[in-house]
Amino acid sequence: MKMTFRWFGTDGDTVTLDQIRQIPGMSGIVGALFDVPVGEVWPIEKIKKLKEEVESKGLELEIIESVNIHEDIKLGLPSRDKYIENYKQTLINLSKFGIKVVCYNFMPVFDWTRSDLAKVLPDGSNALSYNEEIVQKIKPDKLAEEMEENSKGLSLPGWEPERLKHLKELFDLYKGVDEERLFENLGYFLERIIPTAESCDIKMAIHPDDPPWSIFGLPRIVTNKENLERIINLVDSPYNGLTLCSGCLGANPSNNIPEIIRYFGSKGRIHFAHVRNIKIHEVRNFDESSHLSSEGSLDLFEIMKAYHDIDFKGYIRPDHGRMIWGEEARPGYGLYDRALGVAYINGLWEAIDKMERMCK
Ligand SMILES: [Mn+2]
Repeated sequence: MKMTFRWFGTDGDTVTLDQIRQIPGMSGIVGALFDVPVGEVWPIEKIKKLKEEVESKGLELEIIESVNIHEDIKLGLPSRDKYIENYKQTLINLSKFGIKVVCYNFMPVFDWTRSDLAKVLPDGSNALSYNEEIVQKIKPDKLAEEMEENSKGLSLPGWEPERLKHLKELFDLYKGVDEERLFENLGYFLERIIPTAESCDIKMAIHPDDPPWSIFGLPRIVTNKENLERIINLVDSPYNGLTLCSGCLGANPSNNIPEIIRYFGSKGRIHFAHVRNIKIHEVRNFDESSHLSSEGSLDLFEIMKAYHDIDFKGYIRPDHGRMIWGEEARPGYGLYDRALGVAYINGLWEAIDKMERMCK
């Protein structure tokens, strides 16, 4: 596995490349361009600048999270063809700079959703939290406002105020789109994108919906093993793969994460691993916890063991972390707790690897 760390760019992140390069075992950055509007082609010059900046600090840039999908593609509007052509051109441009994996999601309107971006935990740290009861009481436009207010002035990926200005129209447009239609629209997109991904040698890796169930009556399909299977079969190519996010899928306790990793990993369809833990209090009510198994509801040893069993060679990153030691940073994306996550993941991996070799 190749350890990476998500980074939001010099202007968009409190964490620096100099800090990231000093985390033990770090090989590269998970990057993106955050100033290109969704649906437009990523310009060569901007990709080049990011690549050079990252490499000048001895880090690699081989993976992008995310190239976001224009809403018209998810809705299946006639204008989607134009945006799909743009997407292909973005892949071609990225391939010129050695990008190997592109992560994306297919969530209608709202990206990841939380009811609290800084819930104070018993130890005084704070973390992202989701409580279905609270979310159900909030109107969608109010939620968008609250997310913006609590983002500490940093624009949240997937929650761009520009896009969310048109919430009412978006909700109206989605009235005719149920889960089946969303599958069809994803299929339409993949059938056109995957041949380009193949010729560019870029693996597409869809990220699960967060949380993995419908919110505000909008359809969500990247939610469980059965649907993931359906998605990888929409176009049967290794370039049509997955970002396996343990915290997202794990929010539904019926998702058996180690089993899902072994199943799709043995098919060669996991290209990017997001590893994090969550503490589930009751149904659809959870806090993001530290990575440690004993502090959350997921068993990180079993998760890393599953990756070891499939001989995982893809990219991995710690996912969200709590805010600890007084750090002020983008919600979920501080330096300290994620760096602890890296150390823990690397520790588990070394132990599993050496134990298995001893037992052979
Ligand atoms: Mn994730």
